[in-house]
Amino acid sequence: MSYVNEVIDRVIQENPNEPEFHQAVKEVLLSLEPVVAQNEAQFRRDALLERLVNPERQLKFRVSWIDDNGQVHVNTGYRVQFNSAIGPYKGGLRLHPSVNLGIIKFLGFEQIFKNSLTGLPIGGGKGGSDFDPKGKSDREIMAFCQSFMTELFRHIGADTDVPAGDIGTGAREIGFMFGQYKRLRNQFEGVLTGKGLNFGGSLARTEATGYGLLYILDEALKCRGLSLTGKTIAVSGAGNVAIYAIEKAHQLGAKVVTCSDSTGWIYDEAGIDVALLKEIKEVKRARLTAYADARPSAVYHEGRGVWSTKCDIALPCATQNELHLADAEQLVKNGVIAVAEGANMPSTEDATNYLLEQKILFLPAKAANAGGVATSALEMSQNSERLHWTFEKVDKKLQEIMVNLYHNIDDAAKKYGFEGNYVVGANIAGFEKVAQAMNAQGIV
Ligand code: NDP
Ligand code: 2IT
Repeated sequence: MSYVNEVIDRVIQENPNEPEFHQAVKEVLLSLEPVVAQNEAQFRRDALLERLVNPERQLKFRVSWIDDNGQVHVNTGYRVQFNSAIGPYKGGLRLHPSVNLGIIKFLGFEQIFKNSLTGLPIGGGKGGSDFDPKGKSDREIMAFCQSFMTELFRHIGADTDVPAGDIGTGAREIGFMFGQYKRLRNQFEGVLTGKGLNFGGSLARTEATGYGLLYILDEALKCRGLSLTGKTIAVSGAGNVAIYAIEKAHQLGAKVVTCSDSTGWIYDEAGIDVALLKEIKEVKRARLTAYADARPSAVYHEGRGVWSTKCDIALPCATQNELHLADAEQLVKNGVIAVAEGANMPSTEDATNYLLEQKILFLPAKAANAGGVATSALEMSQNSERLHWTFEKVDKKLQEIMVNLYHNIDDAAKKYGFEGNYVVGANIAGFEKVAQAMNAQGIV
């Protein structure tokens, strides 16, 4: 059995009931076969892959908080500090009832390679809780965030581990967590990113993941003599990533006709009205039915169905495993030319393989959504120098990072004989830097 397959088998055996983690490890390690083949004796001796798939540290803790009726609730908090070979652990905090250790490990594992691909000095980590922010009052959200940080604060720091947002964690939650960290440490430092603009947050961080997704897609299309102008796009999700992906797609001349949340989806033949979507999701925190009520050109459908829409480009921006094989087949049947992943691992393994076989331009999450964490690293730089850059400066750097990232994964894919396969390109390019750093730092 190959070294890669041995390690995959051990991961499955040693981490039972963590299917998303198995999926992420399998995809990455199988793509690394060509690199491993060239270095097998050394990698085996140094147990490089075993060290790569085992988090440096994983924390699991109780989070008790009191609701508005005086009832106490107990949630579980997690932080997985996966790999610090190239910089402090960096990655978001997910607040969603589906969160468990396996989900956080899959996200933390992906984050190692994504962060490496940004070209910036950040290691991989992820955290969160099975707390459900939906329907909670601001005071309840604050109570949860303060309790969560009361344990987490002792494990993080501006040069140790710098969490940020993810599903269910936006500016409001980051603000409450930052306030509690500062109070406990008596220290004002860049310990979280995605902060408010008047206390160390970076301009363009809110937009960065969605904008970055469109910047890398635009570059990949340009390299094929294509452009976004006049393209019809299907987007899933209606949160931070989806909203700013739609906004930038429109700025670049495309028309986005769908968005979705966990209860249903919108088809808007006139193109999604981003201002209305922001008002409903960012200000009112309401459901998408409110969008259809306010917009005559829009139709609301219950359940899932975004990928049945005829489109040129698909941008899954909601959650993992939301684009299945049947969806991929439908998209191809409808003439899709590109799929770029805004969410983390939104395509199932068989959907990904099918899209690659069909030679659809496929930009995998760890490359396509890296603009968010890249801009978080720019926020860390600004915090370190105690300066605040303009929107234009951050946005320009984000564009440069995404364009370089595309060429980096394109070159890596070509170098190993997988031209156009950016799953292989991203995994190899992300891995090489981390592996070299781990090698240089000895057996730790
Ligand atoms: P938000 O919480 O802002 O939005 C998430 C959106 O996805 C909501 O519309 C939500 O619907 C929907 N959604 C979440 N879970 C499910 C589910 N199980 N089934 C169906 N729909 C679901 O999160 P983000 O936009 O920040 O994150 C979206 C994705 O992008 C995630 O995969 C995240 O890991 C990834 N990502 C985020 C980055 C960031 O900077 N924020 C950076 C890189 C990747 P509802 O409101 O009904 O729950
Ligand atoms: O998945 C991700 O890259 C994020 N949720 C953003 C992490 C960050 O540190 O900005």
